Amino acid sequence: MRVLRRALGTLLALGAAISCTAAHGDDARPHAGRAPAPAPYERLLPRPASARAEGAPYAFGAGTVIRTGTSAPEEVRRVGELLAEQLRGPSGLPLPVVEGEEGGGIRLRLERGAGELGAEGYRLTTTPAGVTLTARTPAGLFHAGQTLRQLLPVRGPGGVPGGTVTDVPRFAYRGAMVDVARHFFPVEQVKRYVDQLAQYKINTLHVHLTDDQGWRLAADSWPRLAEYGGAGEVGGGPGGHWTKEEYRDLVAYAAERYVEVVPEIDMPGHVNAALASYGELTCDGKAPERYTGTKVGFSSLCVGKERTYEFIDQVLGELAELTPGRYLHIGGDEARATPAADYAAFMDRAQQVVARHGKTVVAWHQLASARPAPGAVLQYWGHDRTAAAEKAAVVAAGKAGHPVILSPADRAYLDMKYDAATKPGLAWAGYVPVQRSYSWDPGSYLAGLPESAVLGVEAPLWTETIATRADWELMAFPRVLGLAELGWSPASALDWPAYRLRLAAQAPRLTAQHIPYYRAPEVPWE
Ligand code: NGO
Repeated sequence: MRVLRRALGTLLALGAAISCTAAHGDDARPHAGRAPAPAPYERLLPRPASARAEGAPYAFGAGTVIRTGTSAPEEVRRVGELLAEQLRGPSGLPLPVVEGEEGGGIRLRLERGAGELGAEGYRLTTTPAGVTLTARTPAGLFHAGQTLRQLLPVRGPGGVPGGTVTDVPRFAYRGAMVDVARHFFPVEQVKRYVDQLAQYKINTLHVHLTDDQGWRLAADSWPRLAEYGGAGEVGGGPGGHWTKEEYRDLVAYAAERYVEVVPEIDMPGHVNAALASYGELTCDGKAPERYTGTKVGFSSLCVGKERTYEFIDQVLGELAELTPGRYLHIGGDEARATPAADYAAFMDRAQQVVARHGKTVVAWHQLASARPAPGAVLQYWGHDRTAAAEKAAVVAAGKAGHPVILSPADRAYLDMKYDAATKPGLAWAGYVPVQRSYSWDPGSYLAGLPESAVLGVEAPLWTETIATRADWELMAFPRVLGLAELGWSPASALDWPAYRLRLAAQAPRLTAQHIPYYRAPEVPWE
């Protein structure tokens, strides 16, 4: 009976998919009072470099298997297993992962020679015989799988419409950041976010681990940082910290989803939690009280003390050892309590420490006005009203070879309120409605900065006002999807009128994943 019901479901869903495909074109039928729903290949988000609906669909049903090649590396099998896991729940199908080249189903093909697909690109081809995912790397196969998820119905087995997607990202770095320092969040919530983000091809998770209000990662060399400095947060809650094991677990979980973790230890400012834990880090040797407010720019490491450099060497050394990724983020923002010359001298040494531990520096763009070390990456968080000289320093550094990550606060900051009615959030950079957060082009955003200097985009979520999962997800969704598209899709695909329809079509998916997204009025939600 169950099988019969499933088969019937498949047929019905298939019918829907086919009519959707047919509707793609000039005869798309509008919903009552709404814009026409885009056909499956047109609703993919982020929009692929190229996608074409063509030919008959593949019926995804009880017999469907996920097939890896006979001599495929273990990693491809893992990608297949994860895809099976992601599809089983929504489809209700068994989806065994099997080896072998021949036969139908979903095929994962690693084609090392497919240079045009780059490090993350893929091709997805659907015919009545099956769906073939081809990529040069396992990461590409993973992204292909995420595209396939979007071509399937949100619930139940169904049909994948016939067609081909050939897709490569525009930018290598497509990030989201979360601040677990102002309010503490357990690793479980961050993993949930990784899953939510990876399905939209975001490949970097920046974790802001330390700030005035809390130190969130255990360090063996300085145990009071987490034990004492982590036991508090904005508003006076208990706070908390991650053990090294929990951090490792998060990093591994993210890596399986092709998300690289970039940990940040913010310095020389934003360090009250560290100073409160160890008086020896202050210039007068006296530890300040722990801090539960939301002011910024009042704390500084003691630049003239040698102990400061032993501290950063040991802490960054432990972090480097825990982090397989390329980058260590050392903050460098709002060091208002550090004189400019001291700031530059401190950042020189901090950058050397990072290099000694084998990592590449990322810092907020204030480093551009000091002395960024060769290869250091700058994260721009200015806005429309940022002083021309400050922007010019970033543009000059970009032209001199420093890759730039764009996180303009009045577009990419997920903690800015959507509008006056948004309960959580800040508004120092203005309100950021969904349309505004999407409507800019990273390649030409900073006048004079060539697109080749743009490493990518990142959407930070600061948590001064965000203390619950519901508020976190309300602020991130749907804006983070727009950032995902800005990072992945070709410039020619960026178009608000079409994007808002693609975004609207994600609603059932977000709902099925229990994401309490903000139903922005400028989007005709399905
Ligand atoms: C700024 C500041 C953070 C705040 C955030 C709030 C940067 C890079 N430093 O962004 O400390 O939390 O704004 O929006």
